[in-house]
Amino acid sequence: MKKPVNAKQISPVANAAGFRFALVVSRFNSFITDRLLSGALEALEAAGADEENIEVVRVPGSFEIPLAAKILAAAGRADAVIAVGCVLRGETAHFDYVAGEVARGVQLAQLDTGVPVIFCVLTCDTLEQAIDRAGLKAGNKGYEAGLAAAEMANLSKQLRATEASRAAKKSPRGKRR
Ligand code: INI
Repeated sequence: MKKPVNAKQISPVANAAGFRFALVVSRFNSFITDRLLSGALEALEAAGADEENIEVVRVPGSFEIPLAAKILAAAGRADAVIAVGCVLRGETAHFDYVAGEVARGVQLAQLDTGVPVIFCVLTCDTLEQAIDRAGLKAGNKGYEAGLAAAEMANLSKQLRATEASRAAKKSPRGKRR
């Protein structure tokens, strides 16, 4: 295959200036989710987000994240939503249901609304694994999610603008058929 040297490149930047963000945060395992939230807020601030453009919504557990994320996204209250949760494996099958449904629901929320919903839900076997990912050995997944939200807000805007200009070229205003 030929190298796509002349292919048009769309590389979004993690610039959060001027965008609105909503974070849906599970209270379950708040010891972890509060740290993920701090990481995400730190990243958004570093990327230039205005504090006034950030909304934090708390839900009881990860299972409730998708509905709140979808309502926020569908209402146009954010250019990107960040889902923050932590599901820890216990002795029963509960983990599988909660982890599976939150992942499926978050994906549906973004596909149904067209608003990026970033998946910052840890699914860990042990509390130690979660602690490592909430600011210790494995960095802070919340920070990564904040940058991903800024990037996806930019990318969505760029892709929509490209589509709008294509559509305008195809059917210029005022042109009669
Ligand atoms: N919610 C979590 O966010 N993490 C968990 O580890 C968890 N466990 O293990 O039970 C959990 N359960 C609560 C669940 O998300 C709902 O809030 C609850 O079932 C009510 O719908």
